Amino acid sequence: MAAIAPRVGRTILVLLVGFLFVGMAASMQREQDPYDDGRIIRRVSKAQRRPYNPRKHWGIVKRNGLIFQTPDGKDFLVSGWNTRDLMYNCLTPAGRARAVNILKQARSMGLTVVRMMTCNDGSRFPYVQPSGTTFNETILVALDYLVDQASKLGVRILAVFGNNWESKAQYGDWLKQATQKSSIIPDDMFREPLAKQWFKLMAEKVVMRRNTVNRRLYREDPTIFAWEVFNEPRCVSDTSGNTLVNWLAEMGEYIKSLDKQHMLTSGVEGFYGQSDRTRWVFNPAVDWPANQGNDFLRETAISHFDFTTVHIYPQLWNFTTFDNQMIFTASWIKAHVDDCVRLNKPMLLEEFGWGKYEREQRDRFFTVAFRESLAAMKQKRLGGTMFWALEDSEGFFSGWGVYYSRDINTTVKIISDYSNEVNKLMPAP
Ligand SMILES: *[C@@H]1O[C@H](CO)[C@@H](O)[C@H](O)[C@H]1NC(C)=O
Ligand SMILES: *[C@@H]1O[C@H](CO)[C@@H](O)[C@H](O)[C@H]1NC(C)=O
Ligand SMILES: CC(=O)N[C@H]1CO[C@H](CO)[C@@H](O)[C@@H]1O
Repeated sequence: MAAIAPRVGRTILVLLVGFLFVGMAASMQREQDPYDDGRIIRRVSKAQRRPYNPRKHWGIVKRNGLIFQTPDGKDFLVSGWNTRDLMYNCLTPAGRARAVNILKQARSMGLTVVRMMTCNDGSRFPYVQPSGTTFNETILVALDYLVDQASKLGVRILAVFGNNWESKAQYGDWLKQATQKSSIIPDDMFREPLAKQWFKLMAEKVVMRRNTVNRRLYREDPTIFAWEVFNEPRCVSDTSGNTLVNWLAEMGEYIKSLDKQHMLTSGVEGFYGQSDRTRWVFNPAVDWPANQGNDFLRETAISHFDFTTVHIYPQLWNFTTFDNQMIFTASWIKAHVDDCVRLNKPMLLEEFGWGKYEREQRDRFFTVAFRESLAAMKQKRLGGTMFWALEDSEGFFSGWGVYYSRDINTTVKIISDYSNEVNKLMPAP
């Protein structure tokens, strides 16, 4: 016994030193990797009194009246978010770690659906659609990875096939080259058959794809919350609204012909147009919003769309005071909820954001948007919300980002508390 004791002592010492090293290595690694901060996740989940487990109600989400439901017949209300560049992030191992961490942080905040671009997106090179008819398989494989990870974490995806601000001009450029017509403008992507064809190919490429990671067909995958035609389509060259309504209807019909199971939406901001001038008082201004080629009521009525979208950017929409911006925010939400009740379609407030990192104003703005939304959700008159945007400190669109680490005690807390209230409207885990 006496002879054994020192050996046991040595063993314990070796083990202790070993643990110390492992512990130090782990904490050093954590310090080196700002995207892998388990402490943040634990801190937020602790505050979360009422979690919702999306995996327990997995399956393709459908509309039910003015809200959404899972296949087991339970209500599904969206507390979601935007991170536009998740697909492009997944091109490198470091970027994949960042993307997965965003998903984890979001889940710890109680968020359940992310909206992202699955198309060319401005300065993100190389392009997933380098020309009208060709696609970059490497980037689609990055999307496969993201979709697979999201599925495992219980995050659903609202996937967007185009962008007024980043991909429209490019379709215009391709059109100019192909037709040799110098009169071509970006809006012609909504008119020219060739550009319509290229756009359909982009949507089809994603909808008809089989995931190379998990072998699932996208069009059968419950991870897809819904498809979205275009981010913020505007067509100032036709203020009647006809060009956009026709284009959205044609693209909607096409995407639905490929996939009847998933929901589909437009991506419009919500500007009232020519069909009902009595709604103009709710527009952010008397002049420019009605001249963007949009007509929210007609766009919402397009039969291929299962729900409608609304955006809010008070900072960009010409208000003079913060108070006016907040009054507008509440009134914009109420007016659109009323429309959607009348048109009998769910509404998703799918973008609202505050830039320049004016944190205090942003927190007040989010509080107003969440308060109005929650009131409507409690009455089952609103399908959900997605704020712009959740990011880490290297976010692509940084000025507008809610950083999960920096804003942990402020905006992130407001979002988590709101998600908690939304979760109370859904089945207990
Ligand atoms: C496709 O994307 C990969 C990954 O970013 C890139 O290395 C490659 O050059 C791209 N191919 C084309 C044809 O753009
Ligand atoms: C958040 O609050 C905690 C507790 O008061 C504090 O220790 C921490 O430093 C704060 N974090 C940030 C990023 O402000
Ligand atoms: C007069 C004015 O400032 N108009 C701007 C209002 O906001 C729109 C949309 O952001 C701009 O396009 C206008 O220039």
